[in-house]
Amino acid sequence: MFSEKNKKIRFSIVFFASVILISCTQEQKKDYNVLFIISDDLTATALSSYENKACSTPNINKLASEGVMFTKAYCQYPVCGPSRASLMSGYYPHATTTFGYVSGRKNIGKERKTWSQSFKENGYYTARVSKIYHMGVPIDIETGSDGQDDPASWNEKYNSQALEWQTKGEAELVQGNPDGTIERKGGNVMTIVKADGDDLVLADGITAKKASELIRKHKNEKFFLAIGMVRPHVPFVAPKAHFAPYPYTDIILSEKVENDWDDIPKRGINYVTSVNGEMSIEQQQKAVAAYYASVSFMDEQVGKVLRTLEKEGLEDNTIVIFTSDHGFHLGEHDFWMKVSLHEESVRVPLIIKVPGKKPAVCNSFVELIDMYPTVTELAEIKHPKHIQGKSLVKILDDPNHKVRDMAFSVSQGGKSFLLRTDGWAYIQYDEDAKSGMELFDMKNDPKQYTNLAYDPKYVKIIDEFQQKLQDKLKEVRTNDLGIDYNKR
Ligand SMILES: [Ca+2]
Repeated sequence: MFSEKNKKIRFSIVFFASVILISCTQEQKKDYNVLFIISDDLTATALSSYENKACSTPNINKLASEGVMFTKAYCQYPVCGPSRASLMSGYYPHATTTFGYVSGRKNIGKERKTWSQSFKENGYYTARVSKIYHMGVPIDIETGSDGQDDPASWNEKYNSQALEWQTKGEAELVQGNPDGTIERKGGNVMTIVKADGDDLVLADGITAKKASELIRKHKNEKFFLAIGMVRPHVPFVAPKAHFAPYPYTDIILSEKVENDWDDIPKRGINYVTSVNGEMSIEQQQKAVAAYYASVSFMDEQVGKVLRTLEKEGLEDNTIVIFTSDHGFHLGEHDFWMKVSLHEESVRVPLIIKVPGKKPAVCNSFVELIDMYPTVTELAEIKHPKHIQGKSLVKILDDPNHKVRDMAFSVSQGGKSFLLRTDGWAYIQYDEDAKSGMELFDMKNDPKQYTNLAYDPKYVKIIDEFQQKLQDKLKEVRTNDLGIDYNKR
């Protein structure tokens, strides 16, 4: 029999053990904030934390050195609208047939919760600053419009209105301007502006200021802040000082291979090229230099936001994500801009920094739709079970872990497809491949100069990819709302 004293001791031990257990369990519930920063049209090839040593991006590099940097992250559609609808909803474009310049809510439906909406409905303050869903750049920035926003995603939203291509300063149009007589032009063209004035005359400067204000204002509550930088999307506008480190005469253009286009199907020739843009070599160099200046300016604005987070003591409980909606061609194959399913246009930078997790470089395939289930899992928030992204939480603990053996992206209204595996990039135009195919050996030909799709040696590989594509399409079209897109 235990004495009364022993009983008391035993009771005390059990009591204190329970208190410790309960407080540990409480500690395990993660009240993370989320700071999601998305750049517009930023190719991984322009960042010095990735493979570019010419363009200086110290703030993004610092974040990359503190978080997990993904070297094989791919967007689901290399155009703003559908890419953003896909990443915010967690569905592939074919699951909701969202291929255009829409927020996606029209197709996504009210029943599905977007990424930020899941946080909002779990007691988080959610806000966006500038472009998260589709906004026409520059027009929606010029007018200060919401673009194709999704109001259900936010408690509050802020637009960053700026003059864009009409910003005061020295300007030059380097596309469709062979004789150089046009100084500047609006719309989706490569106008360069070496801007006069400070950062606040430009959209991303305004965005960084507002983002910092919101961090300070909401630091005592759980927040999900989505910050949209619009650079380096055209027009290439940045303060004059950002151009100084990149004299255009120093720019080494991507190698020009003779007859490069001969083995590319017509549909694979991008919509903007040095040829249809009538760009001289000098104009091409100027475009790359101005892109770097825009990236460097955007990087500096990202730095301002990250420093505010640090200053406010929120680094230890805030998940930071940095990415882009898709990549950008900087003259590879004489292609410019996006839409193309070639590597530079589809691959994106992606950095995820989670407090307490070790920095790492991860070479596994990941997709932008994976952010939604990853971040909700980290914050212990339920996400809808049908979303098509995969959680990367295991990868964040073990960068050698794999959740995907390939990346899948589509373009041209969902009628062209990319399957990107470790060894290969397979591109197919139309579901029956009638408009052509491209197959690149990514180990030996990473710049995609030699299309092997019609070489008899690779028939078996093509067959395998075509089967994989059919399987993948069937999988992603399976719609949880009872609409069978496979039958349309
Ligand atoms: Ca974009």
